[in-house]
Amino acid sequence: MIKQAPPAVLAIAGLDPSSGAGITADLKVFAAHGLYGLSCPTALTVQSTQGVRRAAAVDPALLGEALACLADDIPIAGVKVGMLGSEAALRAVADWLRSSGFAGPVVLDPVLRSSSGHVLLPEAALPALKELLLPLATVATPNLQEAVLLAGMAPGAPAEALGEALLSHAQAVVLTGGHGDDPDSVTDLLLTQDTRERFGGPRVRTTSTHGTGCAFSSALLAGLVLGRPLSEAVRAAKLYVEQALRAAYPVGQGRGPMHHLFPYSPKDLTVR
Ligand code: PXL
Repeated sequence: MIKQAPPAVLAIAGLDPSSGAGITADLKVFAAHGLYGLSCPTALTVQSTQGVRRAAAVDPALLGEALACLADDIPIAGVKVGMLGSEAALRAVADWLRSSGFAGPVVLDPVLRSSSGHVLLPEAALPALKELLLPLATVATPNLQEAVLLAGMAPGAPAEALGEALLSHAQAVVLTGGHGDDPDSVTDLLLTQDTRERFGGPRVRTTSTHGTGCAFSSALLAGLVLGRPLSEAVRAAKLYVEQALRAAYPVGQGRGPMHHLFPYSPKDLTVR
């Protein structure tokens, strides 16, 4: 019997060996949404739940070849771009998206620093990120700090102003509010060329917050690939992150991962 295959979605991002963030976490998010996950690493990191120690970029030519090789073989329904690590990797990804004429949804999480403060994309690459990659994204998902750096505005600038500045380069922007200062709630702001919409939700009290941005952007891509309109996909991705944070169990001694695969539990597996 030939089985119906789920759509295949691709994460282009860094590798976090602790699987809280990065491509291995993205694959879990895709699986949680019933999608087949593909992954091309842009960089390897040395990190644990206690923070990032070092990152090394993957050869950009290798990255370009990996993307072309995969796309030759498997129809790709959507792409999530996370940590790029270097301007050369950024250019390889932009070149592939442009030259392949990729027409599906592209969610760009413009990862600049880890929560522990490690630089994951040098500031010198910001102009290329803005000019080459933002215009290729269906939606970009910066947090407040990333939006400040991308928009070149002062820290503390209002979310609307930051989002509007980025709309000159991107089709749509979700400003994620996880780094905001309200202790009880998290508000994300979706801006498209003609709409503004706020999504409020409770702040889940947990230390298992490593990789929330990665998971949100992958869940957003999953929603778009599953046919949800952008606004509904944002709402669903926010709910997914909230539920995965509530379901988190302890891993490591630092900021642990959320439970990306919370929809599945071992009791659902048949052991023969
Ligand atoms: O959460 C940002 C991020 C993204 N991608 C990778 C990371 C991190 C943070 O540590 O390691 C690979």
